[in-house]
Amino acid sequence: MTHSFTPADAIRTRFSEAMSAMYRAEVPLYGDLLSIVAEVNAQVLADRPDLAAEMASANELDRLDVERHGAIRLGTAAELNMMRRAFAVMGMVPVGYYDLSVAGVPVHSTAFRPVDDAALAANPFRVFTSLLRLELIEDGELRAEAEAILSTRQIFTDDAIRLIERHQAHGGLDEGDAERFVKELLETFRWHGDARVDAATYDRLHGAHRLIADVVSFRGPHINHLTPRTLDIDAAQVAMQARGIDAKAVIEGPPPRAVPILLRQTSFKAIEEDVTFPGDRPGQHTARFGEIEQRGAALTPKGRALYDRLLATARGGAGSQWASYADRLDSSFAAFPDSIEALREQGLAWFRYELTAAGQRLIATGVRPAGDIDDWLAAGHVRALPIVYEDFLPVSAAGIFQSNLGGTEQRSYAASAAQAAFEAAMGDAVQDEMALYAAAEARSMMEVRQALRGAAAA
Ligand code: OOG
Ligand code: NI
Repeated sequence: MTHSFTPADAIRTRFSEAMSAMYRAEVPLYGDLLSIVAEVNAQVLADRPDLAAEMASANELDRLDVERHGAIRLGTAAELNMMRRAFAVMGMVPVGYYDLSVAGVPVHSTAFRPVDDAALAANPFRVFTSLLRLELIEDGELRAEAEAILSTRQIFTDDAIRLIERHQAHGGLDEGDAERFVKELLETFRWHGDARVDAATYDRLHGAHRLIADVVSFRGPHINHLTPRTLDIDAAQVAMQARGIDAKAVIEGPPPRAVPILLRQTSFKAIEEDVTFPGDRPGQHTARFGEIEQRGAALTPKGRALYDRLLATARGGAGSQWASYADRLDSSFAAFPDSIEALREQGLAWFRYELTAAGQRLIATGVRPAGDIDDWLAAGHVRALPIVYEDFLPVSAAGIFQSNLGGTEQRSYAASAAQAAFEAAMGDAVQDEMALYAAAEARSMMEVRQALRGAAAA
């Protein structure tokens, strides 16, 4: 028997396109964000041919138009376990562990995403996936009630489960099955305005935390935002405001810089939508919103520690407490080197090394230069490009959660990272994002050495 399985990259792209079309129909403002981002990106690339060339050589230009991340919130271990298997069909694996209890949000999370260079270049679709932590609900009765409600819902269609199992048994899906899988899995992410709980129960859940009501009251984990990637978030923020979109006041993450690092994000506030409770009782719920992000260099543990320290300083209000947050952020981050050379020399960011045109000409002539990467960089045979950050930031995520749950309430939970419990629920360990970046850098160095020294000498 000959198998011809549809590649995971193709299924992921189809799924992300289907999700984008669905979300655009559900939340029309998302369509506005897409057009803002498309305009801003076209302008940036036209203004900066250097950046366009750099992104093309890093295989980042083609993926830009399709690049999205979404987010969902799950209620039970079983849901997370099946979701992991569903994402596996699309070549997406859990990377990183995020404890959001510190920020007053009773969830912990991971990001499902592709990890190898070719898959990331094809389509880096990511889904920030949170699991509700019922153990953080103090009221024992309410906790038991929420648990009972969640235990009777099935967020996957029978056909989706059948296809996930088939994928696991056979190691892939053929074309027809891949198509059905995309259609069936999409149902899990669809918005259902008919609540599974009555209005009084919704109010009690909501009273414990808005997020608990969002996760427990509905038939499934509706996709709550889908985020395109912009090359200039400050321009996108201005364009959002110019169109009258109710954007969040503050851009999360680092300040604007010459060399962007990590992730900067802004969002529009969650929309209020009509829901119905059993007995046709009308109500309102806020959950879904829009977000735009700009991605920069992935930082090493040393760079990340510096980032965390400077961000904490700015947020803590050190310096003048009357200065605006943007000013405090700028002055705090003055201590973060802002050139490719400094970031590399001080070991603050991860890099991908590649031959320059001069390096390629050199090996074409059969010359094998002496030395190593630093010498070849100095000689112009090799260049270093920052590796783009593919993950998320817990402080930013908490800010996004907070601003989009509506209301101004502040909760606090004791910090209680529970990575082992999360992994047990999911049925797999999360991958360490730093190890992935380190491996990508090491691979690129090996390739450069092989090319310049000759295969045997590397
Ligand atoms: C997830 C918020 C986190 C991000 O971009 O940091 C996130 C959520 O609200 O469910 O998507
Ligand atoms: Ni997001």
